[in-house]
Amino acid sequence: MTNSGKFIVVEGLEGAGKSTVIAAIQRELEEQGHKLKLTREPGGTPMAEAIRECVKHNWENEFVTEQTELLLMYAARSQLVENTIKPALAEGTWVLGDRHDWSSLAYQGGGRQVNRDHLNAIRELTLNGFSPDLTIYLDIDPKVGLVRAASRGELDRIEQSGLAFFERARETYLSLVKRTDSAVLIHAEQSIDKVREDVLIALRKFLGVTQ
Ligand code: Z5A
Repeated sequence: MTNSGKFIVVEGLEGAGKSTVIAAIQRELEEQGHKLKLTREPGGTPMAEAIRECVKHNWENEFVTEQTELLLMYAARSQLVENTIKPALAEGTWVLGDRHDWSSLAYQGGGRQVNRDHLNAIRELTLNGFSPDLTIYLDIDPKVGLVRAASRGELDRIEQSGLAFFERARETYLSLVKRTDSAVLIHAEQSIDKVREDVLIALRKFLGVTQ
């Protein structure tokens, strides 16, 4: 594929600043002349957005099993990858994702401690090796991130999972970034301006653009 787009993903715990950073990356890529598609996970297609509502909802007296949560995340991801991401990349459009597969590894694998073999089997079934060209991981202490997220209002079902859950998720992210050449870690507890600046330095390096 000579004319294919690139898939860039921003990952991190709640309140890490993903939305803020995504706006800066979008500006930079469009200035460089790339046609761009934004996605978010879970979500991004009509069916995947319905799954998003369902998986984030507080189901009052019904306990959502970790298996259900995991399967819904990958059902939404399969819809998005096959209907939106792959076709966009194939026609030369770049895709900028707010979360992708690492979120499931961190939250369902690390946070919920889902059996790793089961997780990998579902990944194989839905993604079959498909992965981002660049992952920008915004690292933040969950205590700081959750305060930022809470300042926006009521926490959803997953956000109510407790500090230990988010600490395990962060550990998983850290171990993933350490062993992935196509990923960079950005310290997200810095000022918004410094986070944005560090992200753009990493992005320009990826693009091969001189600063
Ligand atoms: N989830 C999962 O479990 N498994 C999966 O496979 C996938 C997802 C794909 C998606 O919810 C939920 O699904 C998420 C993971 C789970 N749940 N949890 N818990 P979402 O998309 O609604 O939530 P989010 O991705 O975590 O978004 P967020 O909370 O909005 O985080 P953010 O985009 O990183 O934060 P932000 O909106 O850019 O910033 C939050 C606030 O902090 C805002 O007021 C900013 O102005 C402020 N901020 C940002 N950066 C800074 C700095 N540097 N300093 C000070 N203040 C800052």
